[in-house]
This record gives sequence, C-alpha cells and structure tokens, in this order.
Amino acid sequence: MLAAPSLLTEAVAAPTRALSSGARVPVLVIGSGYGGAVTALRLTQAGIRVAMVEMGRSWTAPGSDGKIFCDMLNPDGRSYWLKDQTDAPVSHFMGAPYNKAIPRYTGVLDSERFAAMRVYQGRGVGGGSLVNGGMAVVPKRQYFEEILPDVDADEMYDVYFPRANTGLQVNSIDPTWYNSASCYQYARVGSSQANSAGFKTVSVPNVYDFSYMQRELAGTAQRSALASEVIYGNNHGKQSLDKTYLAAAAATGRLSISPLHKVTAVYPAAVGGGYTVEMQQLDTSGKVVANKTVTADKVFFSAGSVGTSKLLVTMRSTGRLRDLSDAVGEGWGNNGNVMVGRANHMWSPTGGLQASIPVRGIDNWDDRQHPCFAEIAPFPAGTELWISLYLAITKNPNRAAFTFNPTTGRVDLSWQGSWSGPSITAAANMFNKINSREWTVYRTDLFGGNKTWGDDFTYHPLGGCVLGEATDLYGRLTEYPGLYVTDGSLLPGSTGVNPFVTIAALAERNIENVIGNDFG
Ligand code: FAE
Repeated sequence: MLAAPSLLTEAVAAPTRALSSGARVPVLVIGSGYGGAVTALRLTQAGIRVAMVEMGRSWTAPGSDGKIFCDMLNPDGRSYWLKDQTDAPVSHFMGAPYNKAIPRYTGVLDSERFAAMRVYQGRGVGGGSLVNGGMAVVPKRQYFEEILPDVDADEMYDVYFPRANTGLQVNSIDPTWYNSASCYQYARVGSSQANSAGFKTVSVPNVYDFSYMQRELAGTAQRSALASEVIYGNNHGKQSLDKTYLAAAAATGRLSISPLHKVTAVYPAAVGGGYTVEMQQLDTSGKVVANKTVTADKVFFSAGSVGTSKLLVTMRSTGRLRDLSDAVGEGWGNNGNVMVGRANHMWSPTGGLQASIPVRGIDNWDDRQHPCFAEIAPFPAGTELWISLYLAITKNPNRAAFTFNPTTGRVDLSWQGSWSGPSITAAANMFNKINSREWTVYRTDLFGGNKTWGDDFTYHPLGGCVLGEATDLYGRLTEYPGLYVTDGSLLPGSTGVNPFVTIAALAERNIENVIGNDFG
C-alpha cells in the first residue's frame, strides 16, 4: 500500500466509476470521512462491493499553480465550500477583519452556520482528514467508560484503538528533534509556560509523517506543514484517509467513489426491498448538474455528525423514515471546544516558522472541577507574532438537538451562545493561571468584537445519533433493517480529546459486528 500511494490515490478518486441513475448496489456509504472509510475498507476486504457517495471533490488534480491545495496565507476558491469570502476561525488580527473575498467553489473546508454555532468540516474524498491537524489521541479510558458505558472498554483498548491507529498510520515525533526544531519553538514555549504554572503537558501522536517534516526543515523535501498548510489541505506529508483506509479499500477493486454527489434522501424502496437513495451531482460551482436515484440493499450513514443528523431528522420529519427513534437528532455537543490566544512578552518569541501540525497538549483532564485538555496550536503567519494559541477541549454538559424546520426546509441546531459558559470557565481556570504566572494577558483582537474566547465555532461536532440511544449498540437504525450510522454522530457530544481516533476505532468495532451478523 505504501509503495505506490499516488497510483492508489488515483484509483480512489476515479470519477469514471461514479454511480449512474437507476443502478442497484449491495452497499452504499454516504460520506468518505473516518466512519465511511473504515466501513468501506472492512466491507471490501470481506468481498462486498461498496459504492461511496461524497459531496466534496476528489482532491487529486492540481490547480493552475501546480498545487492541489492552497495555503492559509493565500486562500483562494479551493479553501472554502461555496463561500464568497473566507471564514477563518481566527477571524481578526489587531482588531481588523482578516477574511478576504474568494471565488465561489466547492472548496475543502466548510464552516456550516447554525443560529449560534459554526461547525467546521472537511469536504472531499477523505472528509475531515483533509483539513484537520492530524492529532491522533486515544481518549482517557475512564472518560471513555463514562461516555459509552455499554461498550466493552477492554475490547476497545486491546483491539480497536490499536487497529485504528495502525490503519491511520499514526506516528510520533522524535523527542530529540522536537527539542531542537525551530518550527516547534511555539510548542516548547507553550509547554514550558504550562509546566511553570503547574500543568502537565504531553506529546501527542499524529498522522503527519514526521520523517517527511524533518526533511522539510532540512530543505530536502517540499514544504507543507512548514508552508502554512493545514486547514485548507496539506499538499505533502499528511497521511489523510485517501492515502490510508480509502487507498487500501480501493486496492481491493471493490470500491467505487462518486465525488461531487450529495445525498438528499433515503427511504425504503417501493419494490424489490432495500432503500432508494436520491442524490444530486454538483459541478465545482455548486450547481446541480444531474439528479440520480439509486437503490441499495444496505446504506451506511457516514456523513459526519452534522451531515448524518441532518439527513435523518429530515427523513423522519418528512415521513420517509417516519419510524426512526425520537433520539435521532438529539445529544449533539461541540466536544467543549473553545479557542483562545495569549500575548507573550518580547523575550518569549514563539517563532516566525511554525509547523502547522500540533504535537503537544496541556493535560488537565484529571482536575475534577475544571477538566481541560488544550492543544498548543500553531499560528503559522510566517512571521514572529509572540502569540500562543490554544484549542481547549472541555467537559461541557450542554447538548443541542437538530430539528427539521418545515418553513425553511432546513435543519436547525438548538445550541445557544451562552451554552459555551462551562467551557470558558474550565479553560479560563487553566489560562488565567498561566497568564498570572507569566505576567501576560489574553489577546482580545482575534475573534472580533474584543472577544477573548473563540466560543461560537467548533472543529469537533459530535452526536446527533448517539450509540445505544438512536441506534443499537453497533450503529444499527433498528427500525429500518439495513440502515446503519458509522460516524461522529454516534459519540454523545464529547470525547475529552481530539475525536477522530475514537470515531475510527468505534467504526472498526461496529463494522466487525455488522459483517459477522448482517451479511451472509
Ligand atoms: P467527516 O470526516 O466529517 O466525514 C463526513 C463526510 O461526509 C464529509 O466528507 C462530507 O463532505 C460528507 N457528506 C456530508 N453530507 C453528505 C451528503 N449529504 N452526501 C454526501 N456526502 C456527504 O465525518 N480531530 C482529531 O482527532 N484531531 C485533529 O487534529 C483534528 N483537527 C481538526 C481540525 C479542523 C480544522 C477540523 C475541521 C476538524 C478537526 N478534527 C480533528 C475533527 C475531525 O476531523 C472530525 O472529528 C472527523 O473528521 C469526523 O469524522 P466523521 O467520520 O464523523
């Protein structure tokens, strides 16, 4: 698999195998992120043909600049999903708006807006793996047992977390190199300041190939993590799902992918059993160029917490899957996400060259009152800014629901602005102590309106179709045999760490059970 990644990536993306209207397939997977990729690999390895449908592009062809993805300093249409201007998480600098006009295009990062929450998601073959920071974190066992008490934790920690880490090609940074690499000065500064304030810090594994990054710094490989590339895609170095799980699934010869196809409806087929799946084929301006209807014996919802929840609540409310449980749409959380920046003194520079791949976390999860796991995030502006940026993950008890709005025909999310309060309290407990120890202050110029906390967006949408509540204990939508949920919507709003390893491991566990019991 590793020997010929480019060939296999091409095979993954081959649009010539897009579904035709009227086709009948044994298995249709909606979405190509973690849940979908794991499911597709294990099904194809078991000899089952899989048709995967993905609303985003296949990111294999370079643009006119010779690059597949644009970087964060020079965003163009490739950056955002159908927007006229960028919508960066750090939206301001020195108080001035930082976003800029871009051509409308089916770009790789979506910031989907609900009333009081923006949800960042990847769009394309590989889902969130195309845009995320690659941090591959196994959750604390005690917390995992708390959030999913009916899942056998022994099995998860002995079998499925290791299996997911292998499949994802997780690796760790060489500590000696980390200690001296100029591109991680920001992480060392953030780490030592946290330690001085009495907090523990940990090294965090990643799917970015650290041997590649070492060559970037040495000047022997094209820069990607060191060229401000990450949330709009990495041109090199990152082992995203199109290069791991999906490449392996494609190598079986049993996977077809239809990129730029958006599923709009799923309901029982009128004749012959199975499910009718309606979808729109899009062009890169987002225009619908074809409507297709396909029949599938089994359908796996892997469209992410938001995508899956939106589809399912719409199908229930419009009567097409009317018997779905009332729990569908419930239990959504933002993994307690809140972002914050601190201003360092001139004598604590964070480095003009910052690797865009985070490798350290401040781990205060064991604090009973204010559990917080904070990623020491890069601010890769290409120049010294003396800023320490963090994405904090906290234990926020608030949960929102997705509901279909018959007036607008859209799905609403009931999250309220004030619900981020517990996250801010937990994060402030950590960063107030660091500030008082360092005699430093928060940056209030990064999120607009003099805000200290970036609390109206999340990178970690979780829930909406919670395991054991909206589904059985393996993701089956039991009211409709042959329908399954495989993605982040199964997790009840929180994992206590960055979530993709948990999503992938749970998908490994669930698909093993489904293949053993539901096929044959
Ligand atoms: P996801 O990966 O979102 O895949 C769903 C796919 O379904 C997407 O490709 C959609 O385009 C597609 N889709 C949606 N609706 C439809 C439809 N109707 N028809 C067809 N296709 C559809 O879902 N997590 C970590 O663990 N570590 C990190 O370092 C990290 N950093 C992040 C940084 C950023 C900027 C972002 C946005 C996220 C980050 N995450 C990170 C979160 C992580 O990427 C996310 O939890 C997973 O990608 C979720 O996996 P799912 O399989 O649930």
